[in-house]
Amino acid sequence: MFTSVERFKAAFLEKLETMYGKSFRDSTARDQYHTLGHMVREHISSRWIATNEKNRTDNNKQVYYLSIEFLLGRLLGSNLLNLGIHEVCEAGLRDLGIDLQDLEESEADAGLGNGGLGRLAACFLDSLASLSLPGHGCGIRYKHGLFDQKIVDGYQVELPEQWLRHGNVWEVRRHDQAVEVHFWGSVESLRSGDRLEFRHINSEAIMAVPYDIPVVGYEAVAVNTLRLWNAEPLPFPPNQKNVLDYKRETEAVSEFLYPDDTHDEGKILRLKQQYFLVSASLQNIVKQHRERNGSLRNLHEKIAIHINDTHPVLAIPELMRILLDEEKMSWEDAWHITVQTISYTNHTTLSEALEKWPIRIFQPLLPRIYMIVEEINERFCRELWDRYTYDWKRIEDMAIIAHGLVKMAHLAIAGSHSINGVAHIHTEILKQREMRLFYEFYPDRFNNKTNGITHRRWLLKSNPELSGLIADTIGTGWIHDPAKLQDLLAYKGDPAFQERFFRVKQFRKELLAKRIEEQTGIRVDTNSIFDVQVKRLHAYKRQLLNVLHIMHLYNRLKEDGGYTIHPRTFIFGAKASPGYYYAKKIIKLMNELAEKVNHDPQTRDRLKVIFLENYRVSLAEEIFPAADVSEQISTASKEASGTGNMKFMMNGAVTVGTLDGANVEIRDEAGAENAFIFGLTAEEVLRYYQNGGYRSSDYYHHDKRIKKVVDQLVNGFFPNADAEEFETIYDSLIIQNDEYFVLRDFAPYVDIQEEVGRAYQNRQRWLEMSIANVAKSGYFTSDRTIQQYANEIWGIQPIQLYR
Ligand code: 26V
Repeated sequence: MFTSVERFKAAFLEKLETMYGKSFRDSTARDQYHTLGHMVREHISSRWIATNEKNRTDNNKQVYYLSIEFLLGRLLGSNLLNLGIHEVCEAGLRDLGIDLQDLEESEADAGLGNGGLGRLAACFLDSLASLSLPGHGCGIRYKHGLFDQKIVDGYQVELPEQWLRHGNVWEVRRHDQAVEVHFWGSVESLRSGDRLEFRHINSEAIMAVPYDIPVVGYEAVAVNTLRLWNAEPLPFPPNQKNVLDYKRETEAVSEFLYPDDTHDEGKILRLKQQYFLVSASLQNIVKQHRERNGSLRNLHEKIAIHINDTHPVLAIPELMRILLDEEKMSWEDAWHITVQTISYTNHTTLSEALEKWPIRIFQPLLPRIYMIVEEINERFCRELWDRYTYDWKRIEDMAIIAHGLVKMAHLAIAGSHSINGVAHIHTEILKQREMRLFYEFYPDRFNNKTNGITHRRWLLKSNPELSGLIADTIGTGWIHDPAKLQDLLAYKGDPAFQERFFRVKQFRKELLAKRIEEQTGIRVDTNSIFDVQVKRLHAYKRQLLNVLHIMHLYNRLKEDGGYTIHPRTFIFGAKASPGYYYAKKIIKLMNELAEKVNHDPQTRDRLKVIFLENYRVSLAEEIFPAADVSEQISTASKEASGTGNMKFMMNGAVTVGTLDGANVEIRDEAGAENAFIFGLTAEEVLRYYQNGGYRSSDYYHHDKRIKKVVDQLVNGFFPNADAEEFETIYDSLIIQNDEYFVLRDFAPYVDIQEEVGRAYQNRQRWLEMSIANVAKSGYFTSDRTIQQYANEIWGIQPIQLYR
């Protein structure tokens, strides 16, 4: 049906009529989107079946990527691209008077994640499939993804997201593969010969029903699976349970991504979600393995289970439970198989983000799992004792259970054969600091896997103009092997190429300018520098440093009539976690600054501030191609990797950044002359934390520029904000001694930004920098990352499947 434009048109019209019982004339864009979506899914299905069949018969090793987040964004466009049917659909629809892009835009983003960690999982699925590697995702089918953000009076307002409202064409419900997940109750022990056996009794069971989404690789024959679990009540509620309560409590498990966990009730729900994901996935994986192999003795030879951060770490005790209680294995055998099967990625060193569960919550909810964790802890501590006898402090610091808490990262390390960080510097910090004791104990388990992004979505699909230019210049080899983007280096000084490259960027800036005007009513100058910071809002990412710098620029323009700068448009996009008060204040500050700066006749030609609401994957795809400057200004040592930094680079934006996370490798790849690096290094920051010696008030008192902008937070400078509005921010900088070194890095940041402005005015030099960034971005493809995971951690091979 996709073999020619004519065949496509006929099939499309017929499908639309049979699906909706109406004629093409009466159909809406949404009807048309669903029609095309169904056609594509049908097209995929034979390969999907063939892949599953082949996996079954070959019985090769498979990897399962367990993640509480998958930030897929929209799927139509990338599926069309990966299947190689984009052109035929576009042409056929054009004949029918339909713009394919409009249909693509009627698809809701699958926003089942907060940020980098979830998007990384989505990029990894794309790479696994594109490399024909047998790897599948396991997640939760949240009814509501990350909230929709509206800005009202400058404040963030959160609305429940509704991606499933109009159905989801990509998913297939597989009721036949539903499993039960058990909570609460108690554990009964029975003697059986010389073996003590355990039974989880009086539990409350709910049903996990899988919804499968096909994952299509680029020009690949194989189709992998993303399995999302939906929580549903069993037909008969457990004993004595009110039917309606039971239904409500059950459905809550897959209702929201990250429910508010500031209270115990939210905490319980969160832990329930984690066990729900893990238990359903493992039961399913184990069942399939049994069918193929008859026993679980060789599980670790056929299955790799990867846990994305600690959220799915209960996979370790859950697998132990299955091997001990169901398979009746000895502890030693079960433990060996478990450790050899599981691997773990750490995504943050921030202590407030490392999960620790109070026993009082954990034990009653998951009594058998808790028992197993206790036993793991006891045996682990005994091993520590053998090695570090009488070193009580060390053992206490490394224990899995201590002070009434279960430390999930410690469990992950003890129960995995591989532990990796996500950028070189992050892995070093884990080894030398945060996880030093564990690294000393298990030196061979630790390794680095620098993150990557799928160049198919983030260049080929989202920036067809640049992709086209690259293909015209060096051919299309880079699509399969992005390292070949390097061939562009030969053209970086070529004026004709530079000119075309410049025009592509201008074109994308104009598109973004249109979107900005639509959303904010503000017209921006596309000859200005598009200076962009888009990412979750967090103090360590230092959106505040960017804001203070803009305030400073504004002050200078006001004070000094002779001060000239290249016009700049500062663009922000960020969601603040609903309970994160400080982050929400920063959003208000950004919006007040925009209000102030954009309307001042003295500055508005040279300075614009734009806050784009509801930052999400589909909006990101419009932003990266239009950026000139990429803001990666986290306090050094805090950003594990960053992946937005890579998306900017691949689209030719030049990085202004600290030596943090993957910025370090971006600078190494692009060359120091093609990035603007400033500020404290990670070592300096960590030394300050260790030895003290930083006084933010010194910077406040000794730098007039700093004093001025900090005072402006509280002195009525913002006409629409009360005097107290930004007090918290002021206090964080002055009273609480500026934990993230904003004031310390202010002057170096101002200096480097001045350099950026000057550099931009030398168009040729700027284009060379920009082109060099694209040319050296190939390293950051997630294909490279996934190949490393496949070779060095999972031990999986491509599927041999032919058309
Ligand atoms: C989450 C939270 C939740 C609210 C309280 C503070 C806080 C701090 C950090 C986090 C991050 C959790 C893990 C995470 O998303 N890490 C991100 O993973 C990306 C993919 O590896 C990586 O590029 C980012 O640098 C890292 O922040």
